[in-house]
Amino acid sequence: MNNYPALPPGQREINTFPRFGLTPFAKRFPENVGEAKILIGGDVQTPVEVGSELERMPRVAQCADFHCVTTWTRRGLQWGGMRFADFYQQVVVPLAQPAADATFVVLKGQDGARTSMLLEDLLSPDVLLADRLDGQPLSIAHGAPLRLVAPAHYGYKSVKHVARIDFWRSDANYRPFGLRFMVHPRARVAFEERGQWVPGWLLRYLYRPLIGPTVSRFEREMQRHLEADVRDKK
Ligand SMILES: Nc1nc2c(c(=O)[nH]1)N[C@H]1C(S)=C(S)[C@@H](COP(=O)(O)O)O[C@H]1N2
Ligand SMILES: [Mo]
Repeated sequence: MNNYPALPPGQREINTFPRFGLTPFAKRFPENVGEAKILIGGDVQTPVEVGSELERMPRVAQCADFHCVTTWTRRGLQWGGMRFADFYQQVVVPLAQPAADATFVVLKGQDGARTSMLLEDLLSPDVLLADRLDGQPLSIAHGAPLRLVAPAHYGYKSVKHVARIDFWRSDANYRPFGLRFMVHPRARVAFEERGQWVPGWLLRYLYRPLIGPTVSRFEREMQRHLEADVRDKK
């Protein structure tokens, strides 16, 4: 018996937290893993780059489950960082002055990964910009120097190595990465919004065989990257 509530539909618990993503990103790593810097743009008065502002933000700790769209769930991760809502109200609004109706948000990682979220979903109190995991600074594998954590949404919304956030009035110019059916505009776990056009329960069976090979691939490339890093420093 466990005391946890049931897993969301179609999810299965694993007891590791693998580095994961679409295979093209297995070999891509962030250039800057030091101080986080974020470019804020889109339909804003003043595009700005922020860095030191982030260090003055109120800090929060949060325990949450992490649900990948391919059906693996890692329970009880301990994140540390700032609430996205605080970042929006205390940094984005005063410095960049986004248009009031700029509610379509595009987040990009240093590795070129990108995703979109609705501003109202990002302002939920459980959405963080995290720089710590399980009591340690965030590793490269898990998104250093700063990543999004949106526990109510599938993992592909939680962009790692966040480098740029654009606030747009419309989604007209946004092209998601990869195949369109794999991307849901909201991707809420509770509603099994895994993708578009294809029902979520069907995607479970399409994705499950990909988990093993993807985990191995990401692990192997991470190992190579760390070894290359050690060689460079010699
Ligand atoms: N920058 C970036 N963010 C990313 C990805 C990625 O490849 N690059 N993969 C996404 C996917 S599909 C998942 S499930 C989670 C995995 O997070 P983890 O690698 O910390 O386990 O990151 C998401 N964010
Ligand atoms: Mo994922």
